[in-house]
Amino acid sequence: MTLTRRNAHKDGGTFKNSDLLWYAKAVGVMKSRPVNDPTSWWFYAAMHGQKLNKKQEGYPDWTFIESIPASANLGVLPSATQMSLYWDQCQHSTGFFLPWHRGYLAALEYLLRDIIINQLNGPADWALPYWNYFNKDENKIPTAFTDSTLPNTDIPNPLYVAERYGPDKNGIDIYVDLSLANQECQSKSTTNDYLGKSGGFNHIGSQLGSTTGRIESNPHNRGHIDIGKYNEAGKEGLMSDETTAALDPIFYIHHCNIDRMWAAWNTKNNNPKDTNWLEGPTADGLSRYAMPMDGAGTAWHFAPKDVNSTNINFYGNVGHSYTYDDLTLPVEAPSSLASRLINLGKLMPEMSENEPVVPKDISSELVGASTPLTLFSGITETSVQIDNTSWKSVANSLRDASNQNLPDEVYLQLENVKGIHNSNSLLVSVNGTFVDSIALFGLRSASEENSQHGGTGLTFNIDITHVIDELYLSENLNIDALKVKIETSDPIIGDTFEVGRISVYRVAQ
Ligand SMILES: [Cu+2]
Repeated sequence: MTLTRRNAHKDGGTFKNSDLLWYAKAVGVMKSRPVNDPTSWWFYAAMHGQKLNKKQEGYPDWTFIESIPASANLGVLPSATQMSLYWDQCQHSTGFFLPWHRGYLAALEYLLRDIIINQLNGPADWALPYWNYFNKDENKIPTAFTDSTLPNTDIPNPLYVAERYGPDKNGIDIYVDLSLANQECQSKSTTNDYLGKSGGFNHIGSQLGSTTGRIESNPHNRGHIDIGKYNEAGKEGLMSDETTAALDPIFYIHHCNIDRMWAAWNTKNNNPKDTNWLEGPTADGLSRYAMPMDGAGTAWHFAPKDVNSTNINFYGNVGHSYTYDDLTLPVEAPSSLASRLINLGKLMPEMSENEPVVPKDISSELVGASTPLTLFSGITETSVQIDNTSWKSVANSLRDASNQNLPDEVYLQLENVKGIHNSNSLLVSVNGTFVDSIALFGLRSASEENSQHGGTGLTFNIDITHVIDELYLSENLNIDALKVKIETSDPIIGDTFEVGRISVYRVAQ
């Protein structure tokens, strides 16, 4: 049977939507189990990331989280073997972000269905709902997640968690801020750009290890930090940190939307075909990802190639197939640069709808870089000195741009951003033009010395080609430096952010 994942805002996003009611009941069952049970809510959340056997002073150590009940029995951990096989697996800032989370959702859905159908006598077609914040009037969290009790009972609502404060930081208005969140990733990206790249060289050729794909930075990261904003006391919501995020039931509904967007993107675009992506960690000699499928902890092992589509074979003849009730792609206006080339008659209009075909040999060149930078609350301004010779090549490429001769792309790179607050954003402008907002989900973990990222922080790439093209058009390209302004969306409480450097790259095509 192919399951259909439906919109969580159906029936107003209330408990009249039976998908949400059954989700709540099944989450309640999982929450009643102790952390050392592989089918408990706590064990599943720890598979994403945890601060339980990895101690932390105060919050976000799980023993300081009020919404975890005593019955979770946090004092009795699973076996060391199970923890090392299953816990702390989440993949962020790499090309494995989408496939890992697809497997994670599918395994959870399988488990929830087992509870709903076999234990609670619920509907056989139940599937995880998704929250599409881009639908008109649906950027607010469905109220089934904020009600304090299940309908017509005094049973506490398993979908509600206290540590969820939202953009207004009041715990009531929880929404994805559409002035910053967007679905531009759906129509603009080439493969590596969309999914992110793992190890080696990123798409602009600099050696960074891994990079974050567009769908991961926006809307994924943005959704996390909007829902996980800190409260008046400066305490972050569960959703803004990867070691607490999956404790919040909205996590899976948010991720279901990200997975839906990937499936929609796949109606027009193919996934990577190279072995490094398909084989995932096994390409580096590491073991495959693992999900527990029952209380005994039976493992489903998988690599990205096993979740390349929404027809998943767990093992033997146990499979899991699903689709979505909405796989439409947004219609996007052509970029300013594409419009200019169309007006000049140099770019065929149909090319603007899809990404121009990227030639095989993309070479990138560092054009300039700043010194290290400390960011305080509010605005920080700096300039990036640029090298004259490489800059001339950029100007020439814009002058000679045509359908056959694509102009250089220019990227601003914020390298090795570090700090301890996740629920903040950096609003970046270049020479007075706003270019991007960066949500800092995962910053704290990535900045920790002994983290997956080795304490190197996070690195972000921003395409600023259109800004450079504007300068060229207004004959203002003859400059020695670019002015970069970075504004924090929220105050940084009692701390600063560090930026290794800001660099500018040109990518010749
Ligand atoms: Cu996430």
